[in-house]
Amino acid sequence: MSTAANKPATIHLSDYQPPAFLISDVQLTVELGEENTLITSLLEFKRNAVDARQVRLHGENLALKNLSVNGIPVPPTEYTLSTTELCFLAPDDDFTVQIVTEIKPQENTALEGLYKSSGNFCTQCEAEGFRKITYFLDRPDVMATFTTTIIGDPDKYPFMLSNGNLDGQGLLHDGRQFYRWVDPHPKPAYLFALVAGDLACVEDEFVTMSDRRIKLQIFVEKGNENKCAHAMTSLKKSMKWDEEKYGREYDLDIFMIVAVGDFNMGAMENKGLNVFNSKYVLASTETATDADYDGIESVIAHEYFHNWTGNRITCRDWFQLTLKEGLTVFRDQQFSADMNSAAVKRIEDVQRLRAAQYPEDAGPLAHPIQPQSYVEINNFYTATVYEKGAEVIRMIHTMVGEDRFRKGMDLYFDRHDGQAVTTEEFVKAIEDGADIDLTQFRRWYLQAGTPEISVSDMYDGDSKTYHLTITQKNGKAEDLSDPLHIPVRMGLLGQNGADLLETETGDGSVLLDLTEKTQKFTFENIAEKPVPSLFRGFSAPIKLSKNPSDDAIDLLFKKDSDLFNRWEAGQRLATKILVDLTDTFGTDKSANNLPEYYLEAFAELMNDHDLDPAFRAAAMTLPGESYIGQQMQVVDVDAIHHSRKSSAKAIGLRFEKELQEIYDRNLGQKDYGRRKLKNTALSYLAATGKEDYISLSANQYKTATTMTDRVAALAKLVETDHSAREEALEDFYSRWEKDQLVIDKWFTLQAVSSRDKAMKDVERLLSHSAFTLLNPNRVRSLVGAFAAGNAVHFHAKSGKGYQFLSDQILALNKTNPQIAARLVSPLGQWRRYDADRQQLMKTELSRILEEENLSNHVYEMASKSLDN
Ligand code: 0A1
Ligand code: ZN
Repeated sequence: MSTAANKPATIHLSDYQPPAFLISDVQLTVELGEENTLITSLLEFKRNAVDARQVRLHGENLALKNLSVNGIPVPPTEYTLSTTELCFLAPDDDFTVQIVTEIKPQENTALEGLYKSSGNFCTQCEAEGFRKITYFLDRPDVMATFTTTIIGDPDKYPFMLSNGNLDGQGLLHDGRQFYRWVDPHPKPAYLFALVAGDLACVEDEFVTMSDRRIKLQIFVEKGNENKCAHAMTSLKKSMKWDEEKYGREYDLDIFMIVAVGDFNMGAMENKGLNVFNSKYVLASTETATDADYDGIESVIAHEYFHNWTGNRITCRDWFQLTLKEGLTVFRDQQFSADMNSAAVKRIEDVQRLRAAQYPEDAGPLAHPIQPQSYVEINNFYTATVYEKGAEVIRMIHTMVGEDRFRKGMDLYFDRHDGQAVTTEEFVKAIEDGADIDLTQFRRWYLQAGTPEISVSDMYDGDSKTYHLTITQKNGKAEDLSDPLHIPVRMGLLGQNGADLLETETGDGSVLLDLTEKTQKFTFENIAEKPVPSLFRGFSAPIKLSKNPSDDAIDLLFKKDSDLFNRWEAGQRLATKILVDLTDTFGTDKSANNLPEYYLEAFAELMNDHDLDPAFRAAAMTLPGESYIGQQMQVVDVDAIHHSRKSSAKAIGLRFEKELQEIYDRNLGQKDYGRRKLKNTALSYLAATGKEDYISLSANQYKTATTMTDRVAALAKLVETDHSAREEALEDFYSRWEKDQLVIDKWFTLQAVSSRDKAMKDVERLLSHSAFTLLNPNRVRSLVGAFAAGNAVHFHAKSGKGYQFLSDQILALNKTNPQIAARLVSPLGQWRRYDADRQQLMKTELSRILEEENLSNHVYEMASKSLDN
């Protein structure tokens, strides 16, 4: 706990020291109880630094019951205990230590360590949760084999699970049951897991490439067995894909997934026993949207892929987090692209990056993908480490191509299997295996900020040469940084939109290596003045400022052969128009006339039946309010909202007939893309404000056979003050009252509504009987959704939105500091708003910092938000 006066320590990468001791083997016995849970561990210690004398073990909130070294009890006079450590003298040779601790999982609301969810025991040990179970060298470079024996009441906890393979189970004389698990793969404590409960189990099998039969089990609360099929299919696809794409085979006899209702994050890759937020497991068409299905597929894949990138090869220390996270996100993105429409997947990934990572990289909490210091590591599970980290891997992949990337990865696995390594060791392995010089590229690991690229061009008709001059600048104000190595995939379009470059790959694209601050590229034999299509496929995580393609952006929107850039052109075009329109807000010009060239291009795309419907839907969707805000000097939430809303209305009115046709043609279709297209059409129709389309939405709500359609329709109604709104909301609630994940959607829809009463709605929902601060999904569904997804009301001039958020942060600080800290970042964006709002936001940050018992988590986020 901290106060402004009593600052918590900052941990620096430069202070890294190898561990003085290693632990090679752990024999763990966990006796589960309703009052107290007893943990007995037997640890094999090895000296790692010749002169090491003191053993210093991590431990928090533990009652120490016994400490013995080499079988001899150590009296309290010979060890010291602090709130974070247990210290004692080590014998000369290798030695064994026995530790007994007692904890109360039923009181653990922070959901870190061993806790209870719906009456079941479960654990979350990443990053530093194991130290809340027992004293240990809780750091990722200490890797041990684990044998775990779980003992407890067989009626309450018929299933008792841990990492590895099952080694025995039975009844003890006292009637209690035991399960013993052996994990032969050395692992850091953060990958330890234990689950015990009265669960339902869905089982399947996977036969590996070397013909080993792996038992697959998904454990869920009873009654949810029929919602596991998609998760199981996704798991089997992931296992197959990792064999085919990377030659990686699974390495235990059993792979288990447990879905829990109370979980701080998405899921966790514990060895052989992944624990999941139930949101990323449970699905049926009636209860989960198409987006939920996609989320499940990608998170199941992500956790499974960690088995090689994260578990077999892990991080030396937490500064290396992107070693496993950036790489694994890249792998799950590749997987989802292979399973679905690759272009649409790329668009969604870039949208996520821009929505979450770009503001982070431009704000007070900006950090390189390899941070150099932290106060609380849990605050560094960020979009930068994950999403930008994945982009960095993707750039290497783009530069070396599929085959050489695979060679690099093969070498990485060969060289480092079983080790805890640094990002430098990863980069070196790829460099050697893929045969590329990454000397300059390494800067991506150390420099924060989104690079800004500007481009100019010149065409010489006489010599038929075309010149491109590209300049890079680090987005952060004090640009003293060295230039980055940036891969620029690009093509040149002729005036008819066809690719002019003939390339080996046949896709009309070439790859330029931008390595200097300003660099000139020349193209010979270019028959006509071309329009450049830059950063195809979003080949680098940069911001492209005004550039020559903007002059013919509607050509790219209509014709670019690179689908990503075709979408991107539409977004650039619309963004420009929407930002310009914000100027007219409050004047009578605000009625809105969208430029004809935009409407024409929009129509061409809307009516192009050869295009993938999911792509058409994405390209027809206007950029989101927060993205528009990013393009403005000072974010004007009301003007942005108005400009986007009135533009949607203008499109709806102009293309009413076509949109109705699209709606009708795609109604009742099973295909996910067609459903998306239909619901995009519905959005525009509803935006007209016509009564007919309120009825259409109400009707879609009533007759929907999928959650996708039901939620899409309800979202339209929730925006209105029509009586159909309350009717549908009530119906939805009573229909799904018992399904927590669906009720989360009900909270979110109301939390993000822009209607005038939204703030009141949100306050009222806070005291709704189904609301609780103890469940992270519920907090995110109301508080998180409001702060991140309701710009107009969160940023209300009254300051009420800010106050509401900081009240919740302070309440959560007491029960779940991780979740509390994650909610601080919207307030950290204060510099982007007008003076009044800045003042209001800073006042709330100061109020948070005045709290007496502030967790390190919240302290770090709030103090950096205010000062940096
Ligand atoms: N390694 C997990 C993410 C994760 C991190 C921390 C957690 O608890 C504090 C839980 C999960 C992943 O990347 O999926
Ligand atoms: Zn991960």
